[in-house]
Amino acid sequence: MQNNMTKDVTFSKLNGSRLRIGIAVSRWNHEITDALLHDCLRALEAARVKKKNIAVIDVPGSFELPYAALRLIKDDKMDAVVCLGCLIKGETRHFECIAVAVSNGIMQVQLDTGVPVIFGVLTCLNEAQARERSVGTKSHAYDCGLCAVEMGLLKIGVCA
Ligand code: DLZ
Repeated sequence: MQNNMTKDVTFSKLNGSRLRIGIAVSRWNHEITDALLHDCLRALEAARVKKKNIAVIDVPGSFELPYAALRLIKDDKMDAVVCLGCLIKGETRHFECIAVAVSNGIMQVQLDTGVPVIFGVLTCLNEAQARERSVGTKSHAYDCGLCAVEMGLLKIGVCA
């Protein structure tokens, strides 16, 4: 898999075998988020994160992701957390409100706790965009998994 972000060569030699990685995943638009979860787990496996060191919790919608990330950090002592969700624009401004709240919430959690939290929330104008970004070579979640390993290594003081 190769897109603009994965051009970084460091991704190819990541060793996440010492890391504990949490994944918070939203059930809203679950066909999309199931695919995101699958690809994120694939990336963690490729980066040698041990299955026993991966915790997944699901929440009702993307708005709940920052709190779930906080719990994974405080209760399960994760070295990095990936938040996976899918926001699809409707006819009201709900989409914008949730998107801003979630991205600010994720930033707040990572800066308050010192544990990296990766933004794996798709913000799409329609379902076709969401499908395109959740499967195959353009999967955003695969990059997010690798990003979590790289940032987790930074957090424990190991250069990637
Ligand atoms: C309410 C809502 C709406 C309209 N759309 C989405 C969406 O596209 N994607 C998503 O992840 N969640 C959505 N939600 C649910 C909110 O994230 C949240 O779960 C509820 O507002 C309850 O706090």
